[in-house]
Amino acid sequence: MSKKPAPAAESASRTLGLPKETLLAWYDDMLLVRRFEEKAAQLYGMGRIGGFCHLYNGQEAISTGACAVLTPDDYIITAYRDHGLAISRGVDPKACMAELLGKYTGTTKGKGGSMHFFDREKNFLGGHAIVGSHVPIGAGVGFAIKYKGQQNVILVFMGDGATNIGAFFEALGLAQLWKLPVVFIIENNRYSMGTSVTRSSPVEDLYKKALAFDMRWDVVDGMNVLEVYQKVKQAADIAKKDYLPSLLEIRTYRYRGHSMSDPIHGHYRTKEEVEEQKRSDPITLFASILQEEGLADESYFESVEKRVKKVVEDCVTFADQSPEPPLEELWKDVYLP
Ligand SMILES: Cc1ncc(C[n+]2csc(CCOP(=O)(O)OP(=O)(O)O)c2C)c(N)n1
Ligand SMILES: [Mg+2]
Repeated sequence: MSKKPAPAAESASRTLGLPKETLLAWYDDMLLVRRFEEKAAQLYGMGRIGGFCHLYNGQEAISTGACAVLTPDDYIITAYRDHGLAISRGVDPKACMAELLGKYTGTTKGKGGSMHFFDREKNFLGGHAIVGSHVPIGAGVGFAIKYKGQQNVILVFMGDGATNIGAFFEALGLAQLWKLPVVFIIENNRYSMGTSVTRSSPVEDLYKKALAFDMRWDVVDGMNVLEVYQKVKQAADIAKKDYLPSLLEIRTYRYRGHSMSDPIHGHYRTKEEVEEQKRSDPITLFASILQEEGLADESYFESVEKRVKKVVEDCVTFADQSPEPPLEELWKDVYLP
């Protein structure tokens, strides 16, 4: 009969044996993403952010848990809901805020806006507005990694809606055929704009789309940062060691409307559904784990709150004080037909 582990061992396995500093840094990161997005919502409401703006509230455990797996030489690519992933990847939040406000110090010199964050130094390859368009680009980066014989991985993030796009299937097929070091990550927040998964995909369990390609897959609780980390790490390790792709369906929920231009509930979901989902909030859940494990207490959480508030305020000050792109930049860095 197996012996029950000692409480200390139970605690260590619950938090994956990770050091306290690492876990607390994750909490900081999740809170920063949340507060950054709340500020973005406020600035958008004041008319200070132009164009589209898709917020990440509710999905923070994914950006924090997945980015924690990566080394600086690994890569990330995503769609337009990119603020959280950029911040968790270590892109300067000041540059992110400046980009939102259209300033020259922004991640794409104030010319890309919310949907087009990019940071070459951090191997953060965007920010792509056309649904599904970046999925084959991600597979191509996987090809390059393998071609050069590097032991790296690219995480290719996409929404549930993107898994209905032809390019998604082509990318998965080639990645499996050529055994590329790619982790395809579906952030299944249950809706593409106002269309639920049940209305857009004949297969509700989106991980099943890997089966057609005989690809490794997994399902992940996107509200639990520890599970996200663990399962993305397994997939990334396999990608790096064996040059094999995986498809992860991470189940999550978005609290805000699809973008800032549509309402939180709309006609496609009820207020009650949103409130119900908020009861499994990823930040609250992680805080309670930290507390139960004796790693943090109320005063710690209050101090993080203050620190993060200051970081976000500093981002806005930086963006406010930054210049707009000069006129001669208008035609630079853009593809002209
Ligand atoms: C090819 C293409 N078709 C339609 C659109 C309009 N559009 C923008 S976002 C979106 C929904 C995508 O939903 P999902 O992939 O689930 O991502 P989420 O917004 O939930 O993060 C659509 C249809 C687009 N940008 N590109
Ligand atoms: Mg979606």
